[in-house]
Amino acid sequence: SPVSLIGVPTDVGAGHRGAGLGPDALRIAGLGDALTARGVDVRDLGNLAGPRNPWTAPVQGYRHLDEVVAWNRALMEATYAELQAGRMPIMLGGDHCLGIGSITAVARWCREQGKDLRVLWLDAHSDFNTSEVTPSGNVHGMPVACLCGLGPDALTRLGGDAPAIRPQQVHQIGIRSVDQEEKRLIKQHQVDVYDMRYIDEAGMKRTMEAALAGIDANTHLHVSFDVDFLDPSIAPGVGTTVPGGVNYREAQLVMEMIADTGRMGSLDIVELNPLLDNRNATAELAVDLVESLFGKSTLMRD
Ligand code: DIR
Ligand code: MN
Ligand code: MN
Ligand code: MN
Repeated sequence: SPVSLIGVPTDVGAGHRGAGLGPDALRIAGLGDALTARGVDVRDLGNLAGPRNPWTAPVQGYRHLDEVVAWNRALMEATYAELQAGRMPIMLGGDHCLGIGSITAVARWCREQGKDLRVLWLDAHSDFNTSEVTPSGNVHGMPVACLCGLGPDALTRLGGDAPAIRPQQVHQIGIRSVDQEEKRLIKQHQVDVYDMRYIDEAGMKRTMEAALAGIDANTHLHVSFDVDFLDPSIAPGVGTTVPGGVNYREAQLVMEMIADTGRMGSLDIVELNPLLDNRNATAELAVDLVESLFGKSTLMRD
């Protein structure tokens, strides 16, 4: 289907400045042209507008909550409009708090269309903190909890009703940093987590087979790709690197297996911070992986 690129230059949910430069880093790395070269009809909608980063301390467990809400409201509307127009939205982040707005819109659209939404969360982190347990107050550590109904009304009810999704709809891959109380919440809510230990033992092929099991023609797959999913040795351009991540070959396999389902309907690319990068290498890697998400493969399977 045709694709719309939506720039979401936000770092209000993060603990470092610079993720707001992610959309342009992805454009400069050639994201649009790479998709066009694959025969995809691409429209770049430019960047959404939103409040500046006041860079203030957390208040009652949230840093910049009003700003996070404003950005996510704008993104929810933009995402929903593209889905209604029959286009696949690709969110160019921006920090991961934007997953609240994008996925709230996708969930609403799926409900209206009678489609089954499944969320693949590629990340080093579970992003399931709440204001009570967050060690940082950064909302980019909370989007999955918010989407599942745990969080402030302004975020959990962004789309009207809460929760936007059920924890069972979320499948997380690459996880290796979960805070103490966050761990308890993840278990309590039974999120399907494939952590690095699982990947080490089962291998990425079997991990992805498990995470993608049951997908059918009525499934809408939303991929939320936090680039800290990747090992910092190949993806240094992120604010919260965690060692021991997914390597290049594993990442390619993840993207190719998602492409093989033919069911990806929306995508977030988040947490890219070009200020911390090495000559835009992380953005270029992200573009390389997105090509695979859109079916690029070697001769073997063409
Ligand atoms: C940590 C870091 N769990 C927090 N989180 C994320 O502050 O809540 N880093 N998402 O990318
Ligand atoms: Mn994340
Ligand atoms: Mn992360
Ligand atoms: Mn390439």
